[in-house]
Amino acid sequence: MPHKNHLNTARSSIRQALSWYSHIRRHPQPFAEVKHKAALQTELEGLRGTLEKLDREIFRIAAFGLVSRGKSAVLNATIGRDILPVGPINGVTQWPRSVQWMPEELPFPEINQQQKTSNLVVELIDTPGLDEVDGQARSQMARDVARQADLILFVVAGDINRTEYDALCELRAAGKPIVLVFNKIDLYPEQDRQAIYEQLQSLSRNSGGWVNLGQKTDLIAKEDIVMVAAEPTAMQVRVEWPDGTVGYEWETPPPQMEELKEKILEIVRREGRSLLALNALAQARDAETNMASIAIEARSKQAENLINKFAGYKALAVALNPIAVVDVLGGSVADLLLIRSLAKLYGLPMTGYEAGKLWKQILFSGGGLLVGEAGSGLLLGLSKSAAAVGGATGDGVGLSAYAGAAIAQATMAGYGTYKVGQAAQVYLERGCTWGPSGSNTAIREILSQVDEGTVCDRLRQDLLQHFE
Ligand SMILES: Nc1nc2c(ncn2[C@@H]2O[C@H](COP(=O)(O)OP(=O)(O)O)[C@@H](O)[C@H]2O)c(=O)[nH]1
Ligand SMILES: [Mg+2]
Repeated sequence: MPHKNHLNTARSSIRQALSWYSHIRRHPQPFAEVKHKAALQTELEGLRGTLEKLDREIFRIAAFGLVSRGKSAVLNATIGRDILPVGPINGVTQWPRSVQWMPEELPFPEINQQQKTSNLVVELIDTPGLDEVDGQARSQMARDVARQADLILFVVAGDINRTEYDALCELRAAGKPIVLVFNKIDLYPEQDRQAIYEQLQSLSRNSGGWVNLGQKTDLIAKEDIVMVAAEPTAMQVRVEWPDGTVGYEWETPPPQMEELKEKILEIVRREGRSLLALNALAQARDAETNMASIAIEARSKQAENLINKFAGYKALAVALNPIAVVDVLGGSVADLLLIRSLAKLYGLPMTGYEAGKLWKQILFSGGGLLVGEAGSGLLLGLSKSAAAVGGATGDGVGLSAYAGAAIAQATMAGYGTYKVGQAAQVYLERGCTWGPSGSNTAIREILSQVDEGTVCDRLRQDLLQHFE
């Protein structure tokens, strides 16, 4: 049962993160400032909430969109009951509200055999329009709900405008699975309806800081666009009575919701657990990165001292050592030690293997600076070695040549260490999610197991971009 495994993968990764970061607080040198303690506490609580949602197997579906596009109506029609307030005036829905959905069609055949009932709980969340609550409050509300949602029903009612487009791009960039719901199709003649549908399909993405390497990427895959009419308007129909008289009557056509309902059920059934796991891990990844930043900021003073100390040691060791190759090796070992000492100082998880990987990455990514250091270090070291050999014969020229080369090389070595220290901080912030049970590793593992053509599969690019 791969779906179950995905939940377990996510759970153990998040438990591990929780224990690591709770441990930061018990570090020999606790955070000095209250603001750092508080910030860490908030992140830890968020992470605990994420784990709890995962344990209770709550699958959240949130309706998103501008005001009056029919979000509440779509949710009502999906569950087949008028629970959520719907209305023609703006602002009927003021706050996010949630209802539980227990469709008879939901049973998970493969799980039922063993457990009789499925324990995945589906929760539908209705939100105010993205343009309804103003300014700061709106974007914050939208972001909070989106973060929690395992699937987003983005409701539009025809051609989309700029606000809708931007919101869609943002959600996609955050790696959110989206079903684009084209509602109120009863208002369009067949031809217009098709034209709009095609337009929605051909939307491609940009903005949101997402780099498009020359190729056009669909904003929403064709399979994820569904046309519905949640609450069709009454139409006047011509009626011929038996007595021959002709009259007009108002008639309300039935809602057209089957396709959407099927789509949602299929997603929940087929990949609900994987989506739940991926969403929890994406949230954990953010929390872990934030906690690493907090730890790094809280100990910045001590880190600076540590880096300076290492730079000094390395410069001294390099200057005093007459053998070129040992210089370069010794310098590298010092850098590696620095990386490990920094990780220890911050209290961030890092194994020796990861430290080595990180060091290599820093070596090759520092714009060639460190490779340059190693290369010129070798050259200077050679001339220093040569001078040392010459100096051994006792002439003063050899000695001053040695000193010159040694000082130049030592300066560079010191600077190199300083750079390594800086880069290590940057990498440590993200690197903590890469470990054997880190959230990024878990995300990658789950994505490597999802079926082609699924919603999870289409999330791959957005969820993995954090690796680059
Ligand atoms: N013609 C038509 N009107 C709809 C449809 N769905 C919703 N509406 C109407 O659109 C208005 C806004 O609906 P509501 O669900 O409150 O929108 P929300 O603000 O997005 O939650 C209401 O007057 C609904 O009756 C539909 O499929 N067709
Ligand atoms: Mg509403």
